[in-house]
Amino acid sequence: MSTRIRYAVPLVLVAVLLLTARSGATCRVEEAGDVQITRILYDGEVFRTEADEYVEITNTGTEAQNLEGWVLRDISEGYPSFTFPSYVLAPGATVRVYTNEDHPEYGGFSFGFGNPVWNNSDPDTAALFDAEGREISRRSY
Ligand SMILES: [Ca+2]
Ligand SMILES: [Ca+2]
Repeated sequence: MSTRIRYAVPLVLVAVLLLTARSGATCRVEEAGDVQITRILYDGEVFRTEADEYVEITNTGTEAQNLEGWVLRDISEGYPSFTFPSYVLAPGATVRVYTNEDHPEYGGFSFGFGNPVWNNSDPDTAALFDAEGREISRRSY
């Protein structure tokens, strides 16, 4: 075996491994998309129930994302959870999940929860999971 061939074989292997790793990473990014929790309005103005609290979710990417089966949850207490119906979030678009109000202009989503969800004095953490249960975004305040 000449010296040139002896070095060429491992180099080709390394190149193949790098390409494989790279395409795998790209797939994961595409699946996860660029949907993020962009705001938590935790201090609602509605007396006692704070029904007007909301979590804002934005598609910061360039691809539309269907949110069907995705789950938003207060992971500090473990509840409540909201599971999205089929809803296509366009690039740049935003939806809100209210504590207990219906705002069709922001998607019309609500936990339907009769008490405040987002603690005013001891910050909670919200997390968004895709339909397979993978965590997509997490945010506190
Ligand atoms: Ca609150
Ligand atoms: Ca809470």
